[in-house]
Amino acid sequence: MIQAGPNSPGTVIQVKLSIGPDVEWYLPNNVKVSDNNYASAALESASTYWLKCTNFGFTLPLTAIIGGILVQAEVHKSGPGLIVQTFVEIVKDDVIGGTTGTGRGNTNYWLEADQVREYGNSNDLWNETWTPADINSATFGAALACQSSGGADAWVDHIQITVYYTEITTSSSTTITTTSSSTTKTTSTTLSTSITTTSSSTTSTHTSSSSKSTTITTTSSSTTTTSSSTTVTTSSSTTHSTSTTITYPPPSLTFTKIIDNIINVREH
Ligand SMILES: [Ca+2]
Repeated sequence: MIQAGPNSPGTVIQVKLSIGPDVEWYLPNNVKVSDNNYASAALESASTYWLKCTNFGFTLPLTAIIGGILVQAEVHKSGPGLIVQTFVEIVKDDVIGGTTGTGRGNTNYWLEADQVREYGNSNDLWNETWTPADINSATFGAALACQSSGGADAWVDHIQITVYYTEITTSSSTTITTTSSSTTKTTSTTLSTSITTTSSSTTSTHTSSSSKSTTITTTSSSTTTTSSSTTVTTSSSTTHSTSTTITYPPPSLTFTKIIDNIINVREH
């Protein structure tokens, strides 16, 4: 799984959460960086507005297959009461909750000191279907709100998103094919050189040619075929010289010569 991010939002706006008396955030743009400058909300047993964060600047490749989305929020609380509920939604195509509205909030109480809380994970698609264009869009993001019990102040330092994806790569298999073909070329060149050496030494002596053929057998089996064809050529030339020896004059020619001698004697 390839990881993109964590990235921070470029745009933060407030959106009312419910029809109830929601509390607005003070300095919402402070959630863009982890620097202990906070967006804060003073709650009296009520809920906050959404901190709607978008424009995360992802640049996933168009071949990416999205595997999961992780939202992280660095938060803490102060005051006598508790932050008892956190609402976290994904923002898809500028819509809080996307098409399904499946949030990843929980009821874990916020601590008195900063803590990075995680919503979603590397295998969580938040019940949505994603394309790389959806993630790369400036309208992709996340929204966070919270609810207090007994009166507490909520503090948000930073909100980030990490996207996990896989990608089909074809470049590695192409490289392997190129390497194997060049190796084959080198081997064939070496083979032809050793064959030439053998054929020239065959002419000299029988002893030296046998030692050469031992070397060639180590190289490859096709070399053995070549040396046997050389042997055939030598034996055929021997047969030819034998047939040359059979050049006796035909008996009919000898008989003609005798007749001629008789004729000559008669004429004289
Ligand atoms: Ca901050």
